[in-house]
Amino acid sequence: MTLTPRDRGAFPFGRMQFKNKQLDLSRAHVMGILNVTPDSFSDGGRFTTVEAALSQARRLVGEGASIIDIGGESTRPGAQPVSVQQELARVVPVVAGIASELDVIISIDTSKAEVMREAVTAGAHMINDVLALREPNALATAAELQVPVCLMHMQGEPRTMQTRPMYQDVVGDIRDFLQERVQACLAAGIPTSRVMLDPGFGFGKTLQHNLTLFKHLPEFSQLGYPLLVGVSRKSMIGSILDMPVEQRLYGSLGLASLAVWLGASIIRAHDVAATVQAIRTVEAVRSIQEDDNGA
Ligand code: 7PJ
Repeated sequence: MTLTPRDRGAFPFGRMQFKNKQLDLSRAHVMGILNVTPDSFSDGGRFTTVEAALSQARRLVGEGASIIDIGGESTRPGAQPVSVQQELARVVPVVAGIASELDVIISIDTSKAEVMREAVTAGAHMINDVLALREPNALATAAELQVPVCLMHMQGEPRTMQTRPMYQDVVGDIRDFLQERVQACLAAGIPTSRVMLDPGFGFGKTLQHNLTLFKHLPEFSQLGYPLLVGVSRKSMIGSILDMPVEQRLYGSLGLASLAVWLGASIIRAHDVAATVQAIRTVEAVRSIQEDDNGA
C-alpha cells in the first residue's frame, strides 16, 4: 500500500515522555550510535575509555542527536556474547557521565535485565532491545523501570542469524512478531505510550528481505507506534553499492531520507551531522502547507 504525502500528513504522534525529558514526535529525530565495545563492525574499539566515549557523546549532541544509544555488546553477525559484569562495566560509567553532563535522551542498547536496571539507575531514559524484551526478566524489568522501550525484530541470534534467514511473508511475519511483542508489553504493564517499533534491518534478513521491508515501511508506521529505523553503514548498503563500511555514508543518507519519507520517526545513525541535514530537507518537503488553489 502506498500513501501520498498528503494522505500521510505530518507525523501522527505528539510527545513521548522519557523520565524528565520529552521528545517531540511531530518531527523526525536522529539517535546517535555510541558503541563502547571492542568489536562493533564499523567503530569497534574507538570509544572504549570513558573519556573517549564522553567526548564522542558531546560531539554527537553537538551535531544534533536527540538520543544517544549506548551499547556494550556487539550484535554484528558472528559476534560473541559478553557477560553481564563485562557489559555493566562498559556501559554504566558512560551512561552516568553523559547523564551528568549532557542534555540528551540516553538509550541503553541491551537485552539483559540487569543492564537495563543499572543503566536506567545511572541515568538512561529508554531501553533499546534488539531481542524485543524476550530475555528472562526483561519485560518485568522494563515495566518496573517505567521508561520507553524500542522493540526490534531479529530472526535467530547474532551468532547465526545470517545463515539462511527464511520467512513465509517477510512483511507479515515481522508485523505479526512486533504486534505479539506489543501485546506482551501490555500484559506486563508497559503502556502503549512507551512503545516504539523497529523491523530490525540486517538482523536475520537477506538483502531481498531488507529491501522488501524497506519498501513496506508505511505498513509498520501504520501500526500506530513511533518507528525507529537503523540502516547506517549496514551491509545492505554495502551489497547495493559494493562499498566497504567506511564508504557507506551516501547510501546511508539515501535510505535515512527515504525512511523518514515512509514514516520513520527516529533514525539510528553513526554520522549524525549528515543525517540531521538529510532528514531536515525531507521534513521541509513533508510539512509544506499548500493552499487549496495549489500555489
Ligand atoms: C540496530 C540496533 C537497529 C535498533 C544495532 C548496527 C548493528 N538497534 N542495534 N535497530 N542495529 N533498534 O548498528 O549496525 O537497526 S547494532
